[in-house]
Amino acid sequence: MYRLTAGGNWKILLPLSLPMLRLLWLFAVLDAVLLLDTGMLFPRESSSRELKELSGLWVFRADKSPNRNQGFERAWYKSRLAETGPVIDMPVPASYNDITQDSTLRDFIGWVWYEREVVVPARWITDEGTRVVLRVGSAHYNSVVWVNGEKVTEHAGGHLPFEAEIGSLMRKDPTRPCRITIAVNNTLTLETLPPGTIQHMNDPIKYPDGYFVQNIYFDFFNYAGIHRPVLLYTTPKVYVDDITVVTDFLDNTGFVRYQVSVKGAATATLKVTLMDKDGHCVASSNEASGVLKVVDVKLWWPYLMHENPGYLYSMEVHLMAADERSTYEDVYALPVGIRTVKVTNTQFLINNKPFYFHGVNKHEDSDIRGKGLDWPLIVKDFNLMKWLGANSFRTSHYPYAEEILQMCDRHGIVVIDECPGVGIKDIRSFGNASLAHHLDVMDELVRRDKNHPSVVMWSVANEPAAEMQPAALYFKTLITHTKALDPTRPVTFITDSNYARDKGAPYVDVICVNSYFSWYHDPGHLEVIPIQLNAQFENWYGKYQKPIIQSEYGADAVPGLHSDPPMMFTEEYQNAVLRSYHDIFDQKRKQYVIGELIWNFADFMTAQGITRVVGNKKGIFTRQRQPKAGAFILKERYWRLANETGRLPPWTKYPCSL
Ligand code: GCB
Repeated sequence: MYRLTAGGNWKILLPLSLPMLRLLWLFAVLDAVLLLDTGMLFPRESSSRELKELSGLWVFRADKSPNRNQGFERAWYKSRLAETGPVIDMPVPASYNDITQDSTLRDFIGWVWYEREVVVPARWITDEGTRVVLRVGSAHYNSVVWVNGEKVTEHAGGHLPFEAEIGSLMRKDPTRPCRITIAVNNTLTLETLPPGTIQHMNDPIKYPDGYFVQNIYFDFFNYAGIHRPVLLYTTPKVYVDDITVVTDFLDNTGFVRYQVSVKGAATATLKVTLMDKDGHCVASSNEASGVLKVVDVKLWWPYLMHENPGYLYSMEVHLMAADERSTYEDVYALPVGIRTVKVTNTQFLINNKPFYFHGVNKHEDSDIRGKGLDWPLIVKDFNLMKWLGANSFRTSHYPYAEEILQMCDRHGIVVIDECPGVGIKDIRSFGNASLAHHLDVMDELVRRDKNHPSVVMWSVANEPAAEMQPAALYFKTLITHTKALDPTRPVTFITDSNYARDKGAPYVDVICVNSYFSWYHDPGHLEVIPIQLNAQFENWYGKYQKPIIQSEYGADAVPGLHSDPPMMFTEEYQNAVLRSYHDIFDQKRKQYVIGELIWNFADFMTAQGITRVVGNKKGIFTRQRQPKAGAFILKERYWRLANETGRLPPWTKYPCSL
């Protein structure tokens, strides 16, 4: 047996029982987690925390000066933006690209400036024991933030949140409103994620003076702006900075290993309480780290695998501290799903039961708002996924809003969480600076998403040019680092079917392969799919003996375009591709194929080009979320798969519930 010593270390006293081994594993795993200096807890209201959403209209100005640098040269942050030149209204959150009729703004490259004045409750200012934090959910890509003309933070990269404490600055002049200025630059270079290059066109016969373009190597529109909510929130001066949970179970007992990190004081008293959905306390502790034991545990199950999917407990952390001036009390409630994830060489196990991914790849993309967070769209997409019988999606090709992951937690939709490592095609993007940034982004991603039960796997990149010589070391470092950050989740990297690009494969837990047989290869030749797809699976499995997910497959279909026999770009051709792939999936899922994710859930915007007719049309839904014929094929299949592989109670079985 083991017993816990005061310092949280385990000492061997007697031979181990199975539950104790489980606990030991939990401790080892959480101790191995590489925690970052500061947490990035989702801002939630509580009895000690207030929120002020800054969504709505901001003042906006694009810096159209030739070097895009006038805003910095003339210090636009020092005064009201309207005093620097012409400004327009801009909604936040939203991409700015499709908001006006101005094509130069749609295709703009460089710095744009946002500004908003805020009045906050007086007690936020007068009470020096209150921290006021400014949080940006995400902005594309590089951002600099000022408050009342003073720089408070900067952040490299989109898709992930960043924060700055601004209370002391606001207190400098409590009488005036607080002016928040955010400059955002969407320029992509060889060292950003995703990478890109700026090309200056110097031929005066062909191009105007100073002409340049942004080259990108990925297939979605390079939307930019402030994409997720900006808000102010408060905490006491002594506060819960981070919480990490790792879960396990044995028979009907659940284990939640947790670690709370406190900032602002050397000592604090903590009370940690785990509540069930009905608000009953099921376990509690007074330690900053430990294991909560849950009797008669209700596990977190994926949608269609259990009659009660997405069960969440709530871990309430109550902090009390004091200094010579005051006492502090902070309360933070974290949703917790108790589940396990394991991978064998032929299976993906959730709660020790085989899980088959029948899901979709998505984009954060829609008309007008571009990549801006939009609740009606989010809820519609979840309704469509559930209608389809999809149990999972991959956040192709970047981290999605945390609000979306919270929906996944609650609805039991399983997530492969991908970082923005897409379009790494140039050998110069495998250098040290690129790798260092990629590692930072993985740190930020894991820090943000580590506690979501819906997130079952990390994806470090999509289709990099991994045949290039430096790729092997690059991906070894990246994948090893990610596993050290979070030893509880498998890691993958998405490859195309070209075996020369398998440099990440030796290090990943699951092989994810994208292929477009009869589309990019042998276009129009549907008859090649069975042989080529079969060979793809046999080769990858033969070489690595790891389970495989078909992480992308599909064909463009312009809605309403028909032809029989099928021709490319018609709905019939998309159907035929899907059916042909499905035949092989049905053979291989009996062996080692553990999932299939259609490319794509919905049509999405791309850069203009000769292969794209106002965007990528591989959606089974249109961009406006109307089904194409392929959606019905997939729906039929996914419900059949759910009935075969899931544990559906009879009343949900397709088609009676639909
Ligand atoms: C891919 C990419 C994805 C593209 C898709 C396509 O392999 O991963 O970003 O959109 O192909 O439709 O070309």
